[in-house]
Amino acid sequence: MPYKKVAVIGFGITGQSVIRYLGDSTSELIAMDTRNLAVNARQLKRSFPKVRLVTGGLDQHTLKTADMVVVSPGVSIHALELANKIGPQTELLGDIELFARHATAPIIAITGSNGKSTVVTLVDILINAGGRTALLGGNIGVPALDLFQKPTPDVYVLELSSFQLETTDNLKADVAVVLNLSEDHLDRYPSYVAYTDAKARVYRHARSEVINRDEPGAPQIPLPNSVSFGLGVPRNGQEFGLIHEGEVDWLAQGDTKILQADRLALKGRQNWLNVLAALAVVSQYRMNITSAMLDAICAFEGLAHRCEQLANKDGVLWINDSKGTNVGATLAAIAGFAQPKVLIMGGQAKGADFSPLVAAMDESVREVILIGEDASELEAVLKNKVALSQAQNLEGAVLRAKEISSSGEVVMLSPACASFDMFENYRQRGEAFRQLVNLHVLELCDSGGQA
Ligand code: UMA
Ligand code: ADP
Repeated sequence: MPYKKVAVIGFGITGQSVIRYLGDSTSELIAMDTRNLAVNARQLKRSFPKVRLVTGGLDQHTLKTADMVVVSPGVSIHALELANKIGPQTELLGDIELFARHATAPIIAITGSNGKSTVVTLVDILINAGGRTALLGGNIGVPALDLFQKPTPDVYVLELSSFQLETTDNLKADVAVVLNLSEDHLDRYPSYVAYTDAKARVYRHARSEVINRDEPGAPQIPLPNSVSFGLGVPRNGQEFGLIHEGEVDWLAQGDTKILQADRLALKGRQNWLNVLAALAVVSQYRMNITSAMLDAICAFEGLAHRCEQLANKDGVLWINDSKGTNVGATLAAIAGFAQPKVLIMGGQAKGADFSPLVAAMDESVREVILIGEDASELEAVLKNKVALSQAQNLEGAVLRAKEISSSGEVVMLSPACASFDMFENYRQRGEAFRQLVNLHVLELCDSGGQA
């Protein structure tokens, strides 16, 4: 810094954060959007009157002559062939690269296919309860560069997507984690390997790393300074895992028992894994785990729409896992509950391979109720493996689940699909489910709006 000419591609929250950050130190800022999103453009014009806007395409001359082109995560460099379009002196990068270059506090960087938002939140809770300051941002919804508007914390905790890591070269994470890997975003990557390679970039230049030892295929760059987490018994002090003692499961490091699993308000065994990952991260960040930190983590009930308990009525647990938008997340949600289950699944398939779900259709799954645009794709895979039924919509699915479930069972919405066929996003789908459960299960007269 300062820069003469910078182009920002994408008018979303990332693009706006880049403009806010570079605005004062850059002579000429040009924002481009290959789509015609009038709302975003109007908002940008109002907030940043000096920025030149290009909509509906890219300005080739600007790409050739800019010092720097900052690309939003939703924009694919490959699809737009940006490397061929920029000038020889032009840098092509993303917001996390800019953040990494200018951050003056250590960075904890967490990626993975599922569980990222939960784990970054757990890490944030642990660090703040332990008396240090953490600021949370990235893919969770707060653009990283906006964190620079607040006083510098002791540590930044970033949730990073594969999209963000693709355009990041110089992140020297104090602690780096790939939580797990399963198929996602294959509409953006030429292969699964290309997707996992993007995730693995988080480990490059890291001071220390945390590894999921239950996923031996997960990428890792062996560092002397690494610890692992998993649901098995820890074999040494570098391993976080579970110790079973009688009827009790303990979260442990080596043979040191840290916390009784049933103290956690979080539901599901996948969340035990998430807590173990968070404890491993904090230990790599060189914090001793205190009872205040453990109390804080036990009180955390989880983020909405991630195996969130909506009701416990007549012995039936109603679980909202609307964020289960891919097969890996739904598999974890199914495995997370030992009780007999009625599942509500379906939506938009995103070209996913549903066959891994077959192995999860054991005797604990009583019935799968299918909804949504790609219900037939799920039906084709699950037919003869489990009892199936179809519902016209989410309300029909809730009524069917109520009819067939009985005490000691779990009813779970974990669609393994995107929501865009029936809802604006997974949040709206989860809220609709909540309202339907309020109405039909808890029989609250005012269910809080339209389901
Ligand atoms: N755009 C183009 N051309 C394209 C694609 C998009 O011009 O080819 C424009 C759109 O018209 C729009 C803008 O880019 O104006 C949107 O940019 P964006 O898609 O990068 O979205 P942001 O609003 O900047 O939000 C991004 C992340 N979005 C994506 O990765 C798709 C947010 O993650 C993230 O919270 C935010 O930055 C802050 O870091 C969302 C997400 O869905 C939640 N992430 C994926 C996931 O979790 O699975 C990876
Ligand atoms: P992300 O930010 O990676 O999307 P979230 O914490 O928002 O992760 O959870 C997304 C989905 O993944 C939810 O359906 C949740 O139940 C599921 N999930 C949570 N933790 C794990 C895990 N450790 N492994 C697999 N799936 C998980």
